[in-house]
Amino acid sequence: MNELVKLSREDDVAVITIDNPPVNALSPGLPEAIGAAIDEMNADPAVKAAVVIGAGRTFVAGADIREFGKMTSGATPRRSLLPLLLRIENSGKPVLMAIHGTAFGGGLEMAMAGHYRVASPTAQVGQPEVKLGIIPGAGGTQRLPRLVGVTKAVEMCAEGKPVSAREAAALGLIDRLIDGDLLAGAVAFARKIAGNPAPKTRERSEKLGTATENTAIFAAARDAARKRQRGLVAPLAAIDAVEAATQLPFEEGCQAEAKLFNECLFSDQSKALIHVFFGEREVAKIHDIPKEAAVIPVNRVAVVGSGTMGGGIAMVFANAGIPVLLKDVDEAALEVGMGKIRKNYASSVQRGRFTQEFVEERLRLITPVLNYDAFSDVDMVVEAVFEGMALKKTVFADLDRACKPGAILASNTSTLSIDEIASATSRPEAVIGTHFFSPANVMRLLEIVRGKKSGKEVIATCMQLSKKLGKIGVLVGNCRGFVGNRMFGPYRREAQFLVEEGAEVEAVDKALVEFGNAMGPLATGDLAGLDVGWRIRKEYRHLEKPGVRQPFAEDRLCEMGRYGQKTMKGWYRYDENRRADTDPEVSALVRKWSEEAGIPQRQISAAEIVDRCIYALVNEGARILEEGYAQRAVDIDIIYLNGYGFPAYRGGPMWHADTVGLPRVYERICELHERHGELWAPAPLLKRLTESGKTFAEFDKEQAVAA
Ligand code: T1G
Repeated sequence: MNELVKLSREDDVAVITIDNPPVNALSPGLPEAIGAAIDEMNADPAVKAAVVIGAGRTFVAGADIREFGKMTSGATPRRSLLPLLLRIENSGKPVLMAIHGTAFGGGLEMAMAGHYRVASPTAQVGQPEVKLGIIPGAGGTQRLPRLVGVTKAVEMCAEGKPVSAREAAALGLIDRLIDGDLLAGAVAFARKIAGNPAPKTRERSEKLGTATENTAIFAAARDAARKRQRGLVAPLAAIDAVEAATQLPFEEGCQAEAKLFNECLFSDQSKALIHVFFGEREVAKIHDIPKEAAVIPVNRVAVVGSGTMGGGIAMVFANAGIPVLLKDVDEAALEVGMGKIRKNYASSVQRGRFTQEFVEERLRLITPVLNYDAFSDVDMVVEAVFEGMALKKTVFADLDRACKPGAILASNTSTLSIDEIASATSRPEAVIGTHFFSPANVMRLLEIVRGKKSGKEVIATCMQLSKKLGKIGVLVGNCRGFVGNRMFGPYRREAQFLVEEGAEVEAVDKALVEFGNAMGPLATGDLAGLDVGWRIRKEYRHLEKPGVRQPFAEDRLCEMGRYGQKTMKGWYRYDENRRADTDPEVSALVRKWSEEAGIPQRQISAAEIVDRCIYALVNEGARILEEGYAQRAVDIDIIYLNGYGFPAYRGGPMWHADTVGLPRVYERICELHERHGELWAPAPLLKRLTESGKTFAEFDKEQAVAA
């Protein structure tokens, strides 16, 4: 045993406590230490049974993911875990698992090797391995169907979603729910079953179904995985492994699982998804603001503007249980705004996301107002009015007068300068950007925009608040378009150029969708409204460098009133259900405009489409990193996964570039620079990293050390 495992006794029941904070991951040495404790309790004649329990806030959250990157095919987590599971299952005395918090991955696999499982009603159990691009690798795909049946096991292993202890009890995975003191309840249960034969999960088969039933189950699961987890390898591997459990004896099933596990573990998809797992946690860390920095309590908020964004943001706060004032200029506007909110909630109830009771409670937290009278009580305001600097400055001057000292004044602007907005107040240290993504009540990303004078307390508060709001907060600097939109510009520029040079609209979108993006760049423009970018381009026309090529097709479409879905016509034409269809008129128009502009037409491959769009992201991302508007390359990755539909299994644009290899990316960008000119000038950072044989991931590590 070692300091990670304590063995104690409650009279004739041994208690094995796992203590490896923060989440009792099965780090090196821990499985062996648990195994030693099992042997010791078996050797103790006074002991009749054992309880295994986790110290701290959770049971075992699985294998230690930090170790994965160091592994070779011979030494995977299975290697240390399997012997432990057999020691537990073959124990001469019953071993009972007492679960609180989470029993995930290897943690649930260990629990299922136990003879009985009890849990706190608030606990969760699951096999989330597919979210890391792998499958359960320690018998989970073999033991789970034996305990919960084939259908549920396929769902849990292929989708990776946890189930509540209550549902697990109903499924027979948990033998007893323990209210109150879990350890006491577990010891009492252990005392009851001591002396009974210890049921071995691997010997059970009553829930493994028949071949006919299972064929249909697996076919349906594969269809669903191909649709809902498009491009992902692990979900299909998980289904194969559970199928093996229904067709092979236990040991052979475990070997089939092991083969599939190893194939997944050493795949690029898994490396990318593990990068994402740690990235989603890394982005919360601010180089110059300590984790324990003081934060401002946010118990009451206000939102200015009840349009699509304002209404969605009000819902976000209400959903988190925070009362929110929603202000607009007149009754009519407020009525429309509240109407949209009610409609959104109604569709959430229809889709089973919320209960009617939950929705009524939330609606009671949203108070529509017509003036700033009650703003003196709020801790934070989010402004979400029309995207115009003059109007925003007026609103912030009003907020400066109406709000109490110490209140946070945030803007939901997606492009305008936070510093200029802050200059309209006497308290620029209280001003910050909180850039939500549409629909705000759905999209997980929150770009938190740091102005020159934004206070550290204000930043720390918004970063922490984002977690409470169910968002992933990423801190970015105050450059034009911040990080996400600044990179999206070149990405969509290239998409337009490709159409102007001869590619079909649908070919451009198809290439990026096959790359893994949720939607193509042109269809995304139609969804967001082509006029949004058009207005911004017009506002910044004076900043365009003379002689540098600019895309024209989208502006011309907008001049014709083709704004996209909202006008039923954009790059595509739309039916009343907003289903897109190719519009030959657009191809003909663009051909004509391109000829008038003297742009030679040519065949363009899908590979070129992907290179130009994705490498435009990478090149601009490298500039942003170099200029310090993003803390880390991984921050950019997390922004693109959660705000722009970039495929998680590619890890994000910067990780993807590392996976392809920066020398190859740099070489391709140099070729494009050669051919297309200044817009493709390689970012100095990309050149430097390539020449020094480094990656963006290594750049992040160096930044963290230097910070
Ligand atoms: N390994 C290593 N570190 C982990 C970890 C793990 N399994 N889980 C969490 N951490 C770190 C995390 O990076 C963070 O670190 C801190 O713990 C707190 O986490 C054989 C092979 C359990 C629900 O996929 O889902 O078992 O940032 O911020 O919000 O078949 O963590 O503070 O430095 O997320 O309360 C399967 C992963 C592994 C579960 C807690 N298990 N973890 O959430 O805290 S594969 C998982 C989670 C496996 C077997 C296979 C969540 C959580 P830092 P946190 P939280």
